Amino acid sequence: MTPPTATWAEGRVAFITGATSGFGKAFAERIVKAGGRVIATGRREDRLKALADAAPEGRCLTRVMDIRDPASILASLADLPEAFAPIDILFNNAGLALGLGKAHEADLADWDTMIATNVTGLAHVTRAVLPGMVARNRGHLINMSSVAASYPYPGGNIYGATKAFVRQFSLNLRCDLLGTAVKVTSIEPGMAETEFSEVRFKQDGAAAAKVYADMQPMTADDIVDVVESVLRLPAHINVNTLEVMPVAQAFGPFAVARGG
Ligand code: NDP
Ligand code: 8X3
Repeated sequence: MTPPTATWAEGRVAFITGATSGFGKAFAERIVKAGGRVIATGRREDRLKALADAAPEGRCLTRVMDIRDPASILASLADLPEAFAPIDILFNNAGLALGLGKAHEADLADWDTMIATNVTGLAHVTRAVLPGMVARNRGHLINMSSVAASYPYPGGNIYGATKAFVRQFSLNLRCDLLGTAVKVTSIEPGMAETEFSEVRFKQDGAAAAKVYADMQPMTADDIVDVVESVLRLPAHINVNTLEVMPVAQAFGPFAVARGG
C-alpha cells in the first residue's frame, strides 16, 4: 500500500465555509498550522479577523460571506490572489439546525433558513468552486452532512432532510467526477459540542448545555482529526461517506403509538 501523504496540508489551499466557529474554525486552524493556506469565510467579521491575526503571515485570507447570498459567494471567489486561487480543498461546512419541534408546529421561516443555508448555499458554493478543480484535475470536496441524514429522530424533520441532501449530492458528484482526480467525501457526525445547539435553541444556553450534559460528546478537534485522516489518504482512494459518533451515542428502538 502507498504510504499516507506526510505533508497533507503543505501547499494546499482550503476554502472553508463557516470558519467562524466549530468544525470550520478548528479545520482552518489545523490546516494553517500544518502548512496550508485557507480562505476563511462566514458572516462574523470579528471572528474572521481573529483567525487571520492568529495565522502566520500570508496563510489566511478572509471573506465575509453569507452563503444564502449567491452574489456574496461569487464575490468571495473573485480576484483571489495567486497564492489562494488554486483551491484544493472545499470544506463545505456552513450549516445549521433551527428548532427541534414537531413538523406541524415548526416555524416555516426556520425551515426556509435551513434549506437556503444547508442545501442551496452548499450547492452554490460547490458549483462555483468545482470547475477550477476539474480544470486542474485536483481537489477534494469535504461535505459536512450528519448522522441525521440516515437516522430519523423526533424534531429532525427538515434538518435531517437537508443533511440527506448533502449525503446524496456528494454521492452523485462522485458519478459526475468519474475520470477526474477530484474526490468527494460526505462526513456524517453525531453529537459534537460546538455552537450548534446554541444556534438550534436560539441562544438558550441552558437548553444547549442539556444536550451534552453528563455524557462525552465529540469536539470540533475530534471531527477535524477525522477529516485530516481522510485528507491524508493516497490520491487513488476516495472515502465516499464517513459516519462517526461519540461512544456515548447510539440508536433508539422504533417508536410505536399504542392505544389508538
Ligand atoms: P457551529 O454553529 O459552531 O458553526 C456553524 C458555522 O456555520 C459558523 O461558522 C457559521 O458562521 C456558519 N454559518 C451558518 N449560517 C451561515 C450563513 N448563512 N452564511 C455563512 N456561514 C454560515 O456548528 P458546527 O461547527 O457544529 O457545524 C458545522 C456543520 O456541521 C454544520 O453544517 C452542521 O449541520 C454540521 N454538523 C454538526 C454536528 C454537531 O453535533 N455539532 C453534527 C453533524 C453535523 P457565521 O454565523 O459567522 O456566518
Ligand atoms: C447534528 C447531529 O444528532 O444533533 O447534525 O442531529 S444531531
